Amino acid sequence: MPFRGVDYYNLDELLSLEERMVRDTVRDFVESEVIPIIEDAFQRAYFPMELVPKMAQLGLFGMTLPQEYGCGGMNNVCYGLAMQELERGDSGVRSFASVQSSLVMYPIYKYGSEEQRRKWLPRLARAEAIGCFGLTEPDYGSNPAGMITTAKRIGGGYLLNGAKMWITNGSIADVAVVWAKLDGEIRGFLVEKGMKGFTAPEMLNKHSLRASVTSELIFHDVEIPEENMLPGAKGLKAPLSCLTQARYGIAWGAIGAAMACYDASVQYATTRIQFGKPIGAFQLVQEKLAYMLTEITKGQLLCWRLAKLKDEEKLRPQQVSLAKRNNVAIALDIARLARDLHGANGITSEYPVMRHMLNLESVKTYEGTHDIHTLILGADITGIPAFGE
Ligand code: TGC
Ligand code: FAD
Repeated sequence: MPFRGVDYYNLDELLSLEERMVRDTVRDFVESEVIPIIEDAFQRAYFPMELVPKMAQLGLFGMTLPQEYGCGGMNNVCYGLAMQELERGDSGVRSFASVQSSLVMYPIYKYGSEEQRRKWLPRLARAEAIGCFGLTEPDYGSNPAGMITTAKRIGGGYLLNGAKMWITNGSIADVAVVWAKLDGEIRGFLVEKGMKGFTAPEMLNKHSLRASVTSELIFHDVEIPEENMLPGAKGLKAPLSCLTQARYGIAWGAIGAAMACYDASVQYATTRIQFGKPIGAFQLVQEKLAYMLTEITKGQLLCWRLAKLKDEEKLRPQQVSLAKRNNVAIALDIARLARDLHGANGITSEYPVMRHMLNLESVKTYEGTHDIHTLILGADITGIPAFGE
């Protein structure tokens, strides 16, 4: 049965015609192009590259950036709905779009020179180039301020040394937005594939986000020309502002994964017979479905309001933390309940629930762990940061 959406509170009435059209277009794409192939990609642990030109054609990269750079010029509801639908397919597919748009195109747009924007944004929008974002290091995950990757000034540019880890799209990227310390200050650099001393080995054997490329980035005396530094990015605030964009998309995306698990659960509960009845006739099963629907509806309302604040440029990063933290946590709860409700069938690739559950373990960790977002909120509430020293 084709997916009809989950809309218990008639939220469609809050959406414009354009917003609904974007949502439905991406939904159809996911139904016809993603769902038929994604289990195989997940099982065999590869990212289905054939989706990339199709996603570009749909305008899914740089959706909210200005049209003069070949981007979509759309509002944040459209962007959020697109992320929701992609993640209903798979978190790995949404991750690809998040990284390309929020973590590569956004910093080039926001902090790049006009030349860098003209060179990269149209190519990234058309997926003629793929990007990745290197912030996390082996010893600095939640605390990127401590990073040890270093840039040193040399004649005509910079010499980059260090390593990044857990980088989505790293091995397939044409350009890496890399954060490194120059004279103790964090700066952003565009490191291009093929630059001498730069390698990006893929990290294998993941149990989560198997349909997504995750890599190390290794820099050994990589010479970066002056024109590849992002002139406007100075200090930790620059990469963190990119995370705000991506976390916003994740808040929406997690609802997509939750919707997939809820939808599968309703279908299963109404058709699987035990003790002479559909399991959906048992109160304990109904309680699970009621919980799922309630949390999805609350998450949808958070996202919609967040989008409005973002469009009005009133959004605070802490508000994004609240939504990322909440929506990923409830999506993971819902995926686990859905897995349980499907019984033994829940562990197979015939149903999407365990794939979503495994993916969401990564989504809970990346872009700020659940607990880091708890501390961001705690600091905002009390005025007392509790991160470290
Ligand atoms: P702190 O002193 O709090 O902040 C430094 C400066 O940055 C400002 N700021 C932000 N600005 C914009 N957006 C945000 N979200 C911001 N958060 C902070 C802040 O106002 C300050 O500005 P200023 O003017 O005073 O300099 O920095 P801190 O070192 O104490 O760190 C705070 C903490 C722990 C919250 C931060 O480091 C953090 O968020 N850590 C989590 C790291 C993280 O999320 N990494 C993600 C890596 S990328 C990734 O996971 C991609 S997954 C991709 C996929 O989808 O596949
Ligand atoms: P750690 O920071 O070591 O945390 C371990 C545990 O300690 C967590 O539970 C954490 O909440 C807890 N903890 C840490 N500090 C505190 C504290 N002060 N108080 C209480 N608890 C604390 N990064 C990128 O830069 N680019 C990418 O494209 C990217 N893609 C990723 C893709 C995948 C599949 C994954 C899994 C990760 C990716 N990451 C990426 C990295 C991700 O952002 C980090 O894994 C994340 O920020 C957490 O860092 P860590 O894994 O080093 O955990």
